[in-house]
Amino acid sequence: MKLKIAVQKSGRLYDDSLKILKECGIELPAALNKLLNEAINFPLQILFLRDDDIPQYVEDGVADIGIVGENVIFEKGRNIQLLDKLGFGKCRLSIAIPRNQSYTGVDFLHQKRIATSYPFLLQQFLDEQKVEAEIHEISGAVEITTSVGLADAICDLVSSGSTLFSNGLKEAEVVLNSEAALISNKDLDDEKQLLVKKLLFRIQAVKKSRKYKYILLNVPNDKIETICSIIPGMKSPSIIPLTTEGWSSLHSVVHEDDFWNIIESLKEHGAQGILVAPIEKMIV
Ligand code: PRT
Ligand code: ZN
Repeated sequence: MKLKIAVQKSGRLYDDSLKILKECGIELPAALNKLLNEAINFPLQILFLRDDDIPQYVEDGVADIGIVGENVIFEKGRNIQLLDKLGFGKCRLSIAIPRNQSYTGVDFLHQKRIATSYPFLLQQFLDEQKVEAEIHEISGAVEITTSVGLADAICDLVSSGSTLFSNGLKEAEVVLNSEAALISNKDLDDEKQLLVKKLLFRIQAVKKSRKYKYILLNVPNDKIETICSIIPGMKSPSIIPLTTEGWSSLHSVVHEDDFWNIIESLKEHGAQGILVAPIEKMIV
């Protein structure tokens, strides 16, 4: 019995999807087959598909789980379970209008023609905002539709914003913030559920480790208490006496978001020789 995971065949999610599996300790064959592959050290088969097809394949049970963008998951509205966000493939589904127009709020969109490949999510947004607009569903090159007179606005994925910029557009509204997520079929048997749980545990350890850094520093002994309150770590910091009298080495973890503020505060309180290292896995 093996768990079957659907992964994008090629495209923006391909590399990071394989990378997270690898970071979970799952070894894949060196030469990957185009359709189906077996992991070497975990009961997992990897099925490569177009991203748009992944939610349906998971709902139908052709794949047990899959990695796909939330934009696709919510647009397709399939009867599947979202297990966890994966922290890559980040983008937003946004409405954009020509740069030379001044945006006055959602009312601007009233009775306008909006081109998109995401008709469901766009309609949902317009309904929530009580705006009536005409949705033109198209499958690609959405960003050129305003310049050729097909639409007054577009609704498309944005990450850096450079595609909008080079097409004379500007972002007006964010419809959805999206990232890659792990989805699952809702009717997995107990054995498969156990494997999913195992995989999810590893994914969460990898994700957590990306948010934290390991920090080592030297502190005068009379400052240990203050510094421990700044970097309390997972339970409490480790303290190791240095051979230089009156000093100790302190080891802890810090969250990426507070990182620079913490470093400044540590220096102010007399910390020296601060070393920061990435963490590979974090199990709390
Ligand atoms: O062949 P297949 O159907 O599998 O792939 P695809 O061509 O449909 O998808 P792909 O590989 O382009 O994207 C896969 C997923 O990556 C998407 O469903 C999103 O979840 C995620 N993602 C993240 C993005 C972007 N960022 C992104 N920037 N998908 C597309 N874009 C496109 C966007 O459509 C626009 O054309 O990039 C352009 C905008 O990028 P910026 O950086 O110029 O703003
Ligand atoms: Zn696609």
